[in-house]
Amino acid sequence: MAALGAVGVVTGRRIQGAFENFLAPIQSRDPTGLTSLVPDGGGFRFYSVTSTIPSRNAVTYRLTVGGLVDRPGTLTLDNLRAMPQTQLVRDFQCVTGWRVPKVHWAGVRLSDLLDRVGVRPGATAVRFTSFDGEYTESLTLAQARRPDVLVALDMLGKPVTRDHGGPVRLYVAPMYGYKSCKWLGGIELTGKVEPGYWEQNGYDVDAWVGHSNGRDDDATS
Ligand SMILES: Nc1nc2c(c(=O)[nH]1)N[C@H]1C(S)=C(S)[C@@H](COP(=O)(O)O)O[C@H]1N2
Ligand SMILES: [Mo]
Repeated sequence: MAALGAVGVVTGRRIQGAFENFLAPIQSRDPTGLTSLVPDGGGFRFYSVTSTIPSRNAVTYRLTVGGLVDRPGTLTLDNLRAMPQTQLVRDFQCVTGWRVPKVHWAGVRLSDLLDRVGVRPGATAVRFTSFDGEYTESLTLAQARRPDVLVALDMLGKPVTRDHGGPVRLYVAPMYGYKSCKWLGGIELTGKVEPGYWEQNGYDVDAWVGHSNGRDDDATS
């Protein structure tokens, strides 16, 4: 909690005053929202597009699932912990170039959660909202059903910390970090993909690592 305040923080749009001049050169290299000048543990950088984040804990956290589903509702952290847990060890790669290798993740497969609420015919996409009140993301339904997409409860071998989007964040292993919505508050099944926060600011909606945003694994450069 203290960490968020102390970072002094940040943001794409709300940055103000002296901070603006101070961070301008950095932001131009790193438009997905550098907030902390010092990478926090393990090579991750702290990102947020808002200057404050409401705090949610095991008691107050709720995940709202709605839209084109048979059984809309809310899930608590206990509900999520009681579901089958999937573990993954995968890299985390920001589109701006930094990468953290072999991160331990655990949580509920998004596809398991979708099965639980029952996806209705006509749903082709999933929209994610953050309880920070600003950030959004999206996946096609086929992408959302991949086994390497988690509603993550653990990261780096422990419960997702507040800085990293705890108590619950999305983790989309095959895509750049901006897909991995922090402080996950809502999941909505929709009829079409709605571009998310950074996608409205120019990043590719399909964010495959190495094959999007002008990056090509096969390139020699
Ligand atoms: N709510 C929210 N989620 C977010 C972001 C953000 O600013 N706000 N930044 C995204 C980007 S660009 C990256 S690279 C990762 C960074 O995760 P981290 O802060 O745990 O390092 O979070 C993603 N999810
Ligand atoms: Mo990022």
